[in-house]
Amino acid sequence: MYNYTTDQLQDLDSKHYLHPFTDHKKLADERSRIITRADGIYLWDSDGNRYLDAMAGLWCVNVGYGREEIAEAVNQQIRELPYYNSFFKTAHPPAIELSRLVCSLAPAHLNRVFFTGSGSEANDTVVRMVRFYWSLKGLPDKKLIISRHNAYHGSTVAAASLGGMQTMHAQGGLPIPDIDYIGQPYWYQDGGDLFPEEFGEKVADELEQKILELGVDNVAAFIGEPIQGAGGVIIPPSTYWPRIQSICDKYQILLVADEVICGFGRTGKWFGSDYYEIKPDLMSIAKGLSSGYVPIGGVLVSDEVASVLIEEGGEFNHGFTYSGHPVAAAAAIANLNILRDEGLVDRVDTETAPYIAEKWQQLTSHALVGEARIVGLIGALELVKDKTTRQFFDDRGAVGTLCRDICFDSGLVMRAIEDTMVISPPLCITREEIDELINLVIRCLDQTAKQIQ
Ligand code: PXG
Repeated sequence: MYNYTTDQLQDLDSKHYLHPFTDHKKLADERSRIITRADGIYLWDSDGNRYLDAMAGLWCVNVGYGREEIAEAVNQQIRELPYYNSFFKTAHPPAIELSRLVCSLAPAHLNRVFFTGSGSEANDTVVRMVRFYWSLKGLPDKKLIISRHNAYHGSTVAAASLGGMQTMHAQGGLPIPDIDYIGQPYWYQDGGDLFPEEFGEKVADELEQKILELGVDNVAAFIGEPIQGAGGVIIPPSTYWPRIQSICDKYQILLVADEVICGFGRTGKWFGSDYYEIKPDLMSIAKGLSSGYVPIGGVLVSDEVASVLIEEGGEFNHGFTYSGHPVAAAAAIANLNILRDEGLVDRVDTETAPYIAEKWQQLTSHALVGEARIVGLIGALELVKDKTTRQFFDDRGAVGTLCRDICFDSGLVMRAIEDTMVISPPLCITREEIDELINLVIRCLDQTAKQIQ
């Protein structure tokens, strides 16, 4: 579509384009890989190389690339009504229909949705909403939000503050006040001699200790990703979420599930909250809502919270130009219809997840792999120095980066988070494509092992 050579694109890229989460000095030497097209689970670069995209873009292209139905819906909507807002007693059919559809798929007690342009904006909305809720209940001191170290909730000021990433807090004077953190349920790294189930209860109990330390009258909510994604696909022990739920219930703290990655089928259920059988008061959504075709996010709100906001709140002074954007809503509707009508979520649950799980588990026989964990189609491999003692490499992250680069050069997109290799492939992936994915992973692990010898 654009008449440039790869070289020209790379030159212009390094001259003008500031990338997200990127060291530009390094990138100027290494140069960007230019991705030009995609279909199904595959990407192609400007030199014609093909890659199996085991990350579904950035954990988002749930239906896979190249779906005509979404292109058609977007095309039609742009022609009919490319933009209008819902601020001043107006609305439009796509935003209304998407609200209905999303609420019909969500847990039964979540029947209202506020739309945003991204997952970060969704979590910013959560911060304001939970604090507004408690002030309406006559408890304005309940404004502290408890999150977890190594959580990822986005990159805006409030969302990055909710997140527990030290490297993000270190830049730009974060976190904002009234956010606190407890440990993460990362058994492989932190579990020591405990069984995973014991460890799950122990870290969940940190929530109770934190609530008591801060004073229950000061705590508004707890927020967590059902499975942490960007933190390294941390799949909590089975005891973790039931204990968190019961602590939130006991102290009447709002439970916020950040479903930006887990939502829309990633775990084989519609939401991570369905998978773990938790009952969140609010749910942040984005990514799989539109399979990333057009940016859109949102917050699903429980009947109880919505009733207070609506009955007592008057105007909620919050909203975005692009809240409920008609084109994004049209893309999301087409996307959700594909997920539902093609039974993709059920197919993950009953067919592809069990199929990949068995093969994934077998990867633990590889010398580098200390643990292989997977739920639905979100999984991780821990690359370690010594698997008998769960000892990580000394220069943490170096082997992961090497493996990631080998993967790219071998036609596989698999992300490294320190030395944890993670996958989150499109939900449309077939058994044959899973075979191909696993074979590529084995080949890349072998090469990584060879190079570090
Ligand atoms: N919550 C979660 C759980 C996320 O994973 C966000 C919120 C923010 O969404 P937006 O749409 O504002 O990006 C995310 C985003 C990574 C990576 O390196 C992950 C995300 C974003 C960028 C990089 O894995 N997740």
